[in-house]
Amino acid sequence: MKMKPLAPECGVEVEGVQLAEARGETLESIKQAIWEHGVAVFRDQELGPEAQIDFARAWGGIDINAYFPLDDRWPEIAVVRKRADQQTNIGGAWHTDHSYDQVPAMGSILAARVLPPTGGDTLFSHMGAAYDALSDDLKARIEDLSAFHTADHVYQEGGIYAQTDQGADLRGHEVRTGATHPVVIRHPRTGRRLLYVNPSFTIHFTGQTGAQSLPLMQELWAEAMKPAHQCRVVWQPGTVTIWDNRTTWHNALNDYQGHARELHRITLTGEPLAA
Ligand SMILES: O=C(O)CCC(=O)C(=O)O
Ligand SMILES: [Fe+2]
Repeated sequence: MKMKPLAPECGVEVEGVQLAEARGETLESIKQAIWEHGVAVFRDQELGPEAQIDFARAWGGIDINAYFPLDDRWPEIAVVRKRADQQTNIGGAWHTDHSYDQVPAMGSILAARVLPPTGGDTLFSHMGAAYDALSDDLKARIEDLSAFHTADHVYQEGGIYAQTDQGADLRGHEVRTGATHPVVIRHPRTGRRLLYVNPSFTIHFTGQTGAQSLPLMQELWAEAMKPAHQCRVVWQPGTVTIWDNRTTWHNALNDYQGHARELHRITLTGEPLAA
């Protein structure tokens, strides 16, 4: 197994391994790489739905996402789909999956199934690198802050997706979420400090209104969105990407209108977060 960086501050490409067979020490090195680099790309994988589920079970627990359509045959698999006739994609803005849960999912295993002829890349940004790049003054201002996260405005009836052509495909309009997390968390495995607020699900700092929170929130988001902290996953047939939601944000580019794109996602269970 060989690893090479995808970009200076984020991501790694792992060569010479089939995830369907990666267990034991190989799996441990893969986990460690993802916790550190935030995201790992694996090419030419033979990882059908059953093998993807087996690999996820070998990693740890599987979370079922409340909103994405599930595959009829394999309810562990959430289908990230944009049909050729749809305009809106899933995850097409910077976000961290599941930050609105009390114990947010660790990450996801996303396997390419149908790809557009060009485009449809996924961007990732490293929140350890973003935190490190903040000024000492900003670091001091956020040191003891926590923030409230929810997905209600995104997925509920009348929410963001309901107003798009993805609305009819998504589930869980009645689900209500809300969780408060430190603004700076420590990675549960590496101990690295990570910025943990994101523009899709973080609503306000604890003890402040959304309007009061916005200027500082926007300063943090601006750092987190800097290209220096990012890497880009260009999908190919057989590509599987695994990411850590604590270490990274991601953003699925929607630049392939008129073409279908479909990936199979398994969400991996996380652990409690702390400052
Ligand atoms: O389609 C993608 O590349 C990622 C979509 C997304 O945000 C997710 O699966 O969590
Ligand atoms: Fe996502």
